[in-house]
Amino acid sequence: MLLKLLRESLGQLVVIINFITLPRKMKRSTEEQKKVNQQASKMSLYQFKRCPFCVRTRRTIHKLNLPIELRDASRGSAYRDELEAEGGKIKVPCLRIDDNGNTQWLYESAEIIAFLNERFADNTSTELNS
Ligand SMILES: N[C@@H](CCC(=O)N[C@@H](CS)C(=O)NCC(=O)O)C(=O)O
Repeated sequence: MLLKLLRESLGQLVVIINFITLPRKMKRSTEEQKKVNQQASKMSLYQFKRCPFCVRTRRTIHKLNLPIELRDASRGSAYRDELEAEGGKIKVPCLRIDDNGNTQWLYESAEIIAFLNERFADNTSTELNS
């Protein structure tokens, strides 16, 4: 009970600090941003609001200026069931990538961040198939 309260308070503190210290969004040409938006529309992040690994991943998404849909996977949500049934386990953050009829579930914040940086950080985004 006390531990849960402490964990939730710490989580809330992380959210507040994150909000205050949000990095600047990357700027792209209109044309380039349009391409990036199109690719980002194939991705969604299953996450919890107060999970520090999710906060870290959302910071990268914010910095890279990616309109990736955030899906709350907390207890009782439909997205939680979907994550478990299709992704294989309940662990957040998890990036879902729907590409050309295939769905990939990428777990581990460090891997998600590396993937997004590799694909979007240099302003010359690589196309997904389709
Ligand atoms: N090494 C993982 C750790 C992720 C992690 O521990 N996530 C916790 C939330 S903070 C989780 O998904 N727990 C499962 C649950 O609460 O049901 C990462 O960096 O993504």
